[in-house]
Amino acid sequence: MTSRIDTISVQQADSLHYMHPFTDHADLACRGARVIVRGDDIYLWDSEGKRLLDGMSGLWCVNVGYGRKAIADAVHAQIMQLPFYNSFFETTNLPAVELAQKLVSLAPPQFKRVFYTGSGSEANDTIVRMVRYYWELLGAPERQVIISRQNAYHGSTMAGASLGGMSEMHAQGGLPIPGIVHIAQPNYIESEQDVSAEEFGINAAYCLERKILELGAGKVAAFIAEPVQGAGGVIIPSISYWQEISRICKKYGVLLVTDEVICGFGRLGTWFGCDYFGVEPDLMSFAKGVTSGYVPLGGVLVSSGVADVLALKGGHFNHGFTYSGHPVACAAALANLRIIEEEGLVARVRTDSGPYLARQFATLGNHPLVGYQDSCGFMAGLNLVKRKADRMRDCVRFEKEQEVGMLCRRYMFDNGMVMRAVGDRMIIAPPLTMTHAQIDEMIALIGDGLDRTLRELRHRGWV
Ligand code: PXG
Repeated sequence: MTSRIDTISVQQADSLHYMHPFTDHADLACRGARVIVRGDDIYLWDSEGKRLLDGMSGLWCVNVGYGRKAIADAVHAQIMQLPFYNSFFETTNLPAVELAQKLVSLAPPQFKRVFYTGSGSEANDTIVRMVRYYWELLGAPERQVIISRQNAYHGSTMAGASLGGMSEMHAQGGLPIPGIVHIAQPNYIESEQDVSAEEFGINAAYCLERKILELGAGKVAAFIAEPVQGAGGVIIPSISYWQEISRICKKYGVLLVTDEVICGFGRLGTWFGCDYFGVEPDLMSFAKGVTSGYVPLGGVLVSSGVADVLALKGGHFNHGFTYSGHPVACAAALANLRIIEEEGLVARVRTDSGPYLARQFATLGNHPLVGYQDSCGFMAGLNLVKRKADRMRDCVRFEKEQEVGMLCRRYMFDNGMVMRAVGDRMIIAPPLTMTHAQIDEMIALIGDGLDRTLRELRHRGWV
């Protein structure tokens, strides 16, 4: 079926007309894009018929894997019943209501309401407007500043990219927008501090307290963070970090926002990342795993503390999207959540497949190129180094310009394994459905990809 596709003409048309996200088009035109034509379970196929094991769940989203007929059927039925209606003018629709009820039942008990968006970026934009409006309603309009973190990823809209801490994104388009500031990320393995991970976590959380005191607590609206940083390179903080962050937010009356776009819906073996770290946020943004990416959907879960102020004092909240509460997207989400529940995927990641993945992934630490590896639920990362040492900070790194991570990513692809490179850290976030045998298969593919990378590096004389 796939062999009939003329890859070169698709690549040419792609290169002429399709502007890809986050892409150097001159570079892509030389290489030609890989054309993905089919997905099933944890595998993808390209237009040349090559099979790839998708270690990234699409882009951190296909939690239930590809080819789920139940989601396709739910989407088909909803399109035939009611493909679209808006939620603006005193109207609602059945899937949006049912999904709101479902999300509230899965979220921690403080969450009572849902605001729908089309993406994670829009969810975080919504949060910026919502928390500032909340403080206005409470008579504290000067509480405007939102504190985020360097190297965070919160999306690519003006507010999303501003909340994010990616300097290359800020460099284009005049970002960040006013009223958003960034503190250091809790990146233990890159730190010079000679302390335990727990102690480091507590020290890292103090950055938040220092920033609040510097700005004045009366100026700070909220703190936003991903429970585990995803796009930044799977940066896994200690429990102590989050416990301390939560204590500091409570002490200064600063709203705590967790961005659950990646960590939500089972990725860490809990329904939400905040459950894993035992903290109680006031707001949570979500997207991706809510529909397993089959149809775009995002949103904000709002605690009763915030929702009640908006509902009772708010009047009109002048914010919303055409596709807020899109019935087809909500139907897809309901079918997806049913699969996650019926197959017990969250508990499986927590008690069985997550610990198994951690054990198997740890064996990659023996590879001569791997200076450090760690994992949390179904997210994992390993650092490529020139010369190993006991601690990551003592390893000899490659030069940034050598782009060894990108090289390794290409070898992984060629070897049938989809993995992301963030600098020289190689990361995975595979579908939550993986069996032990599939985890073994993935680890073998990664090991082989690392061997091929090492051979090339030796050939180039870089190791
Ligand atoms: N928050 C987090 C934590 C994300 O990971 C968004 C918000 C934005 O969601 P939308 O749906 O607007 O894209 C994301 C998105 C990468 C990569 O390179 C990660 C994302 C998007 C694009 C690339 O890992 N995450």
